[in-house]
Amino acid sequence: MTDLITSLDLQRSDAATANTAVIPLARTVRPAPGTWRVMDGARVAGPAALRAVLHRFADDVATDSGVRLAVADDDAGSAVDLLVGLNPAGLGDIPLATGVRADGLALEDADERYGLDISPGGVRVWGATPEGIYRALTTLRQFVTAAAEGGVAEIPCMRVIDGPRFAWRGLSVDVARTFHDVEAIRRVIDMCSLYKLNVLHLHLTDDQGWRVEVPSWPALTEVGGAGALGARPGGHYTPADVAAVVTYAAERFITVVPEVDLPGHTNAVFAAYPELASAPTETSAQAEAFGLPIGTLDLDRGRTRAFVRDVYAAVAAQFPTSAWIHIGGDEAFGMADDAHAAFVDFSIATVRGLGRNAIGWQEAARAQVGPEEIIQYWIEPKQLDAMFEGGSAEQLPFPPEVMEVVADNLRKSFEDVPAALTKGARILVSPNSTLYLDRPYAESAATDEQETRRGRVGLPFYPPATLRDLIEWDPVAETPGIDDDDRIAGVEAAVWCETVTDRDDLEFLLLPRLAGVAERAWSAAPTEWDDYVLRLAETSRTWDRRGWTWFRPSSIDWPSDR
Ligand code: TNX
Repeated sequence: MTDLITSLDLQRSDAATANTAVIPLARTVRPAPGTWRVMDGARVAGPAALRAVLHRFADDVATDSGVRLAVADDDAGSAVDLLVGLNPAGLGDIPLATGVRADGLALEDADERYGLDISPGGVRVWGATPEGIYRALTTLRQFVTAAAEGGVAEIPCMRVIDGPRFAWRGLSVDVARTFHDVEAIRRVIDMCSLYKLNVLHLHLTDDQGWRVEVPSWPALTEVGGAGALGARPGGHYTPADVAAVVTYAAERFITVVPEVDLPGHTNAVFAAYPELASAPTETSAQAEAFGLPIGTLDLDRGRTRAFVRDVYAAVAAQFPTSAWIHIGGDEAFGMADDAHAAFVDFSIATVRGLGRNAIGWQEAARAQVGPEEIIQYWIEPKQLDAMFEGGSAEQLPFPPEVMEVVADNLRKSFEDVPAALTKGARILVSPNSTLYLDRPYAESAATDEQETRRGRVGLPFYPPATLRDLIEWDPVAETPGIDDDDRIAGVEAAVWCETVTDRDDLEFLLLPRLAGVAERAWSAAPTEWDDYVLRLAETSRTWDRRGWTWFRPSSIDWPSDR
């Protein structure tokens, strides 16, 4: 027993040292003697099927580290420094990911596991699929970036065998409250790719804006997309914009999952097509005055059913790589339970009719969901207890009538995840207190500019959270009703943009937290904070190289401060 503990401890500390430059933490790392020296002109080779992946790798390494690799246009040739091949050898020693793939592939057909052998004479990279190879090269890119100086990097030798814990590792971005253009989204995709996240969920519609074209309902974007929250500029993605984003993501093995949030959060729809709106009530008028638009679509009103069908058909056509369409379903404040359930049932049937599967926010579990659906968990019972018992609900800026409809939804939310599990649906884990990135940072920063932004960005009624809170959280252990990885589809963070006014604010909320999200979604072993913080400091070199805006707690020893 004692021997066993000692050897486990040893393995862990070896792994921690060798892993210094990688986030998410790799599954197994065996240090080996010596170092590998890589510099400008180092030759990279692999089969034709991997050539595009190799060129992307070389481009990314050049951007992040300044080291310029040369991709050979034949299989091997002589003097190759980095040889890449499709081969599953030795990967069976670690389990395949569990959960659900956003692109609909079976887990066995989308193997992200990889091997990486770094020795003084060169590097060998292998995996069963181009995606696995891409993940391997992402690890290697981080090693090169951490070690590079003046076009040369010297990396400790080791053998890495790695693979993800969960198959769905995502980030949801609210492009409705603030419109983020294609370039901003490309930058977010680059961040996801750096940390091996493989899903970008776009929250395309909300009260304040509609961001995707539906040809038969042109006013959705012309009117509903013209503005954003407050006086922020509006905008929307044309089909060509969407195609550019979907392709850019696919080239990085990321699936873009579209969300059209119905039947609540639909004020942009009502602005465009007032005939779809129900008559305003006293509560909805009051709520509106407090900046919380409430009002829901009514399935039995006029052309609502045609609207739902047309919208999801248009979205499905523009997002061909996603097997899933997110139907929203959250916060249908003031709507009768049966009407909400009927609406969600109709949305699910519509999406299925398009050959896709439906995913919905947890309130959607109140409808007829089953094993074909995913329910996205976001409202935490523990947080609600604290809110109702601690009286912090009263601190929300709403009058009592409005608070009542909000509280009603929150109270029912206790039953959502148990109901979803009973019905056989899978859970996508996005608990508000850890995975909502629009939460103020708790650490302080060294500069006034950072402190000012920290005070402004993140919803003021959320208690601030530390980076450590996130990294010490576990998606299974801390999700009520779940005691096994198999019940969950994966892990997804969300960034909501009420307090995000521009791209810098967005990036400020994403970095450094996104790295921690990725570690919790990929790495099976718990993370030691002291080890993590070293790796986090290393990875900030890439943020600086790429010109990303990031929050820098003064408690961390960042390389750029040295
Ligand atoms: C709840 S999460 C919402 C969003 C807000 C967010 C703020 C969800 C399904 N609904 O409309 O933007 O909280 O964190």
